[in-house]
Amino acid sequence: MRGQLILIEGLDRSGKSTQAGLLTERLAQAHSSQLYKFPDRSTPIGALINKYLTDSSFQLDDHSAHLLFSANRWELYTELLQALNDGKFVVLDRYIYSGIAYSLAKSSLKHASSELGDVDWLYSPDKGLPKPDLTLFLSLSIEELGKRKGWGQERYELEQFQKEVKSCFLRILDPSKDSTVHLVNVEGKSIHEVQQVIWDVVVEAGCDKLTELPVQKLD
Ligand code: NYM
Ligand code: MG
Repeated sequence: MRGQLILIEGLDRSGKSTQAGLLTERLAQAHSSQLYKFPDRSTPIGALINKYLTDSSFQLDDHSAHLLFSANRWELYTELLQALNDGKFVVLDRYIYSGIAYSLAKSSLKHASSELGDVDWLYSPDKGLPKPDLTLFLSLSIEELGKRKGWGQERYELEQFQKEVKSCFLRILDPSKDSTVHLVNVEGKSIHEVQQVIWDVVVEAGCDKLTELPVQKLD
């Protein structure tokens, strides 16, 4: 039996980190659970990513940046897989869909996607990573995001760019094509209300229980 892999995705300041923390605590009431946040800035590649995000004078080609974010996930790959197989529930605060959406929103990387929605180049470095058993995208309006505290301190935290990222997320996260994907509307909801909605989805999907299914890989 193994633990389940649950991913929370969303724009900057959408409440992901708060909700991922609360979900990890809730799961811990019955199981062992662990939270992983991406980018993980504590690793060698994570330190480079942190510099890229916080120092606007530090430039990287957009392709290189994209590959670094994926490499950062591979740095944690063995540990994450081991945790799941040891029966731990793993909650992810961002993962591959952030990787695709933030890159796809850059005009320089539009060529990496076709009009038919093929994001093959952007997706390929993540192939082979564990596939989340459940993905929740926290959705809210750009207007409400702009009002939230701490906005505008890092690279990408610009209203126009976030708007583009949101439409990219909605393009790649389609619940009608993947039943493990759920969109959660958090507009106007309190932290507690959002937590309850998330928990209901987790329970409904059976992701609050250990499973016998082997860990799926992104392919
Ligand atoms: N980000 C995050 C990416 O551009 N690609 C990725 O693969 C991941 C995981 O990093 N603006 C971006 C999104 C965020 C930024 O993340 C920092 P956070 O969750 O704000 O620390
Ligand atoms: Mg952020």
